[in-house]
Amino acid sequence: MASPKLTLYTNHGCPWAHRAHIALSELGLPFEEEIIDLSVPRTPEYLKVNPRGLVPSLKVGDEIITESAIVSSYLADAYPSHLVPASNEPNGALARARIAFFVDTYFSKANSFLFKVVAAKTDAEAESIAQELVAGVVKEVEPLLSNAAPFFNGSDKLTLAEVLTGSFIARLWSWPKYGLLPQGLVKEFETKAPNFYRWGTAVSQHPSVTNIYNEAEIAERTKQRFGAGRYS
Ligand SMILES: N[C@@H](CCC(=O)N[C@@H](CS)C(=O)NCC(=O)O)C(=O)O
Repeated sequence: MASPKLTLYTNHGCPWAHRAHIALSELGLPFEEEIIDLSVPRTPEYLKVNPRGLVPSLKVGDEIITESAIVSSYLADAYPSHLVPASNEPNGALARARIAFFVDTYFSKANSFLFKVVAAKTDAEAESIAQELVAGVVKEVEPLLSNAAPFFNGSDKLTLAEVLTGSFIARLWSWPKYGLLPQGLVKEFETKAPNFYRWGTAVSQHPSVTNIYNEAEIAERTKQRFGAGRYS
């Protein structure tokens, strides 16, 4: 049976939509792209696709799938690959549980501080919140990357763990350059969380992650969005 046509409704500035791009790139799947302009109200047509008005959404044949984690996991399940084993493969369920725990840990213990640093009103406040991010990485994320090679759980290719975190890692690694995060942040990972540093460096440089990521444009837009704070 022919594969159903895939249409991704996306915006290249959105880190959640970026997840779907990473999955599609790793799977080498052809897809059509519809860019949704997030600077204006959603059209009635798009609200029929996704009544929440958010990107990403994925159209698979006549079916619509929304929410970036669900879209990415659907792709990884529907097109078996190096990204994640099926749950009925030997150790598949365990590998999936490990990935899910890593992603949950990264978002709850580290990434939850990312936009708070960007939104800080002063450099001192940014530095203090950045230290909370670093502490979360050191205590919670670093131990989960002890066997990264360079990707999650000994993989030499991206996995679903990187599909779900990579867009944020790209921002974490590039934003110090643009003054959105403290200058020394990545260097600090190198000394305090070397596993995370090696892994994040590999993730942030991977072509499936850098593919649609226009870092200068996104940094500029992020500055504008938080313009009332440190960047005015
Ligand atoms: N939980 C959603 C979040 C998606 C999301 O927040 N997308 C933003 C862009 S990054 C959006 O579509 N915002 C609509 C708007 O800004 O009006 C997911 O993971 O897909």
